Amino acid sequence: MKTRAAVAYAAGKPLEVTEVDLEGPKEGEVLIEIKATGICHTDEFTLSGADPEGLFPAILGHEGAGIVVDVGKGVASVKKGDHVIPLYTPECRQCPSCLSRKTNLCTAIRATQGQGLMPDGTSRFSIGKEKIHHYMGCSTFSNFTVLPEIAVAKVDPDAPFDKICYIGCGVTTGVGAVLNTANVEAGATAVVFGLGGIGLNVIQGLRLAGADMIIGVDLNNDKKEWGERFGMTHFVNPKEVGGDVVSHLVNMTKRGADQIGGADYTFDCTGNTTVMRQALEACHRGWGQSIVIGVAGAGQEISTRPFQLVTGRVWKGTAFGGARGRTDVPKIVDWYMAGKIEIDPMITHTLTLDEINKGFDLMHAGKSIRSVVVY
Ligand code: NAD
Ligand code: AHE
Ligand code: ZN
Repeated sequence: MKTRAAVAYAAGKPLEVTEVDLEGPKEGEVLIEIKATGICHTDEFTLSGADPEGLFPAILGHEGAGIVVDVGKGVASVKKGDHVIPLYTPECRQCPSCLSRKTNLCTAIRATQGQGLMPDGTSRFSIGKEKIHHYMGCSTFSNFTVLPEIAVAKVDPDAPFDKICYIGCGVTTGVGAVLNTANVEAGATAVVFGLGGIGLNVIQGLRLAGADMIIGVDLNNDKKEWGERFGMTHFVNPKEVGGDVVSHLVNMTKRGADQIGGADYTFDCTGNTTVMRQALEACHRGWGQSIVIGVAGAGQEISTRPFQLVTGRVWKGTAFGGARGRTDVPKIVDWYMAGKIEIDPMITHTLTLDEINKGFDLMHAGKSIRSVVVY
């Protein structure tokens, strides 16, 4: 079949919206009509050329929602007409990682997914004789896409596609980092670095967990109002503190008879390795945990004095908020439908596929929280 898609031909170049050939689903695969897709900073990261796994030409996009329109042989868990969210972290429930109960990082198809291919080692996308790579196993910047059955979550058919697409990455990553990875307790003190599409969801996750002090850190003062909207209690712009931001945060979080400062939990939602170090060092001695969410470019490394870890701070990372997609994503959709979490105000721009490059421009300019393309 033919489908319209935004193709990334080369790093640093705008996407080109064009007609693409799409092969139907093979055994264990499903064909999905994507109804809406968010644009995440990770799409920009790969398009920029900083992603060591980046492949071109490719159809990017990993934050979608849509309808199953066809199923391949042997597919049993979803059927035509089901509403689904594609999962860049699948959940096979059979691999050693899924069975371990210690991680959400299913390994069933990770190798081929990283090569921009379906599990059988081939691509379903092409333009004439030219193969086009899949991206993060999702390629939601295409109106129709093919995914393995283990990489779709069946969700409430009443939920609006143009909002729940955000649960395909940003919402689940932010809220899950708090609830699954950090396991934040009521009354905790937290610092969130970077108040974009991920950081604001960390803030609403902290509010849900009952954190007392939620400090947001961003270089852009416009983000103060945004953070407050979702539960942030204090805002810090590092450019305005007149000194070291870590000392400033440690001072702000001093409590108890010994007046030792530092947050119980910190979250990096910037992808900047200097910020990752600041986030670790702004943690409380003895127990503070710092969660790395941001992804950093090829060749970049994090560092700190080992003393920071010797004295009990913990550095952790999280992918997709530690969520097991087929199990947890439908629940998050239900939370949204029940009003437990907010999504609508974070979707600041709705675009057509032809306008998709505008979504990247708005992100670069710091003017959007989430842009969503509606097909
Ligand atoms: P975004 O562009 O919407 O937001 C980034 C925010 O960080 C902006 O508000 C920006 O002003 C702020 N910022 C930049 N540099 C800063 C600095 N030095 N100090 C303080 N604030 C700074 O991006 P996003 O969509 O929220 O994504 C954030 C990061 O999370 C990206 O690196 C993205 O690739 C990553 N991500 C990771 C996962 C995961 O599963 N681990 C999932 C989604 C996104
Ligand atoms: N390809 C990059 C890794 C990027 C990365 O860490 N991706 C996250 C999801 S970001 C979503 O917006 C992830 O799920 N990681 C786990 C995995 O298996 O990739 C690189 O640096 O090579
Ligand atoms: Zn993402």
